Amino acid sequence: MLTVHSEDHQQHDSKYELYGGIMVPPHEMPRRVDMVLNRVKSENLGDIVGPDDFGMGPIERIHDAAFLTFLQTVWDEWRTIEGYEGEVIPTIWPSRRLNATRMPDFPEGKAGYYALSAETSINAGTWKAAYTSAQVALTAQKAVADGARAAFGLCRPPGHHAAADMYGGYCFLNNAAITAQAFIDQGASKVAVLDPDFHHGNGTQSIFYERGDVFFASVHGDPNDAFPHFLGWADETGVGEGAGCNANYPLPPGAGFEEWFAAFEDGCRKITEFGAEALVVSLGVDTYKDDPISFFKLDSPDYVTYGKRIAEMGLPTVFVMEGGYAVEEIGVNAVNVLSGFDAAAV
Ligand code: Q9C
Ligand code: ZN
Repeated sequence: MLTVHSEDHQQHDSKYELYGGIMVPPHEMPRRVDMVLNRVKSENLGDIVGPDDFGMGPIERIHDAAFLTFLQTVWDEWRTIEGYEGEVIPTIWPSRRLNATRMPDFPEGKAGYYALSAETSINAGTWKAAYTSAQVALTAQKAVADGARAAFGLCRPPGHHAAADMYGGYCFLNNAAITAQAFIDQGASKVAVLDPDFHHGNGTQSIFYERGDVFFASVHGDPNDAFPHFLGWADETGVGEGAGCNANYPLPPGAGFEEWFAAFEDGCRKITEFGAEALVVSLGVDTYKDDPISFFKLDSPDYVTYGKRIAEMGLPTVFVMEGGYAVEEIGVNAVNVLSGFDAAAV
């Protein structure tokens, strides 16, 4: 399988994440990609290429124009404020009983307006890294659109928590949604996004929730117990033209592979019934038993098993990297999915 990769991800290298009431080094760190890339090489997964540049067009198909301007400008505005010495981290949001319809002028107000959570710091290189991450995904999409059975976009930063006009959960641009939309814009009438990342893909769900052309299926930690807490319930099945095109499988703390795979299997079956012509996989491996911020119990061989199941759907498939914070094992687990896929793909 082809891998698309760029070193630009290293430009998003925040110092801090607000976690458990203190500032810690971010779980979402550059070394994650180094570990996956090393494993792609040592397993001879296939060729590795750099991204093409498709420009802003495909990104603007998914994201709000003012939100994109915000991502490109907020760092320069923030750093000129007297007393604001650190990274962009909001401390107020337009939550219930405030007016969520107006974006204020002050950079911290803008950040609160667009952020869904407070752990995700923005600094000097964040936009460049996020932009390139989307281009990595689009390059993988192009390879598949041109006839490859599958391709792997080694995206960083990840994307599935980013909505049309929200960032957070370590995500800025929704690489999976941008990829799915590219298939639609090139003529596909039905596309599916399958999201096995430990966390619910709230951004992807919200982007496609009222659409009948993109099916979204996600297996994740129950919102009662897991980030993002405010979306991902089983009764969210889509509205309007999107009715029936959203499938959530929230699972409890401690869920192991058997329980996880039964939910995953149901999601795969629904995607096949839907009649998708192409598949985008939000490949997070934070379902691993030793992941420091998650609570499922998958072991490394399980990733091979579910990679094979993805191949059995028989669809042109783009994998985009999402989460996974057990950094020592992230390469083994991610590449296990891809080589399981390759072993079963026809
Ligand atoms: N106590 C992705 O995997 N913080 N994002 C969780 C847990 C945010 C994860 C706090 C986790 C975001 C792409
Ligand atoms: Zn995750």
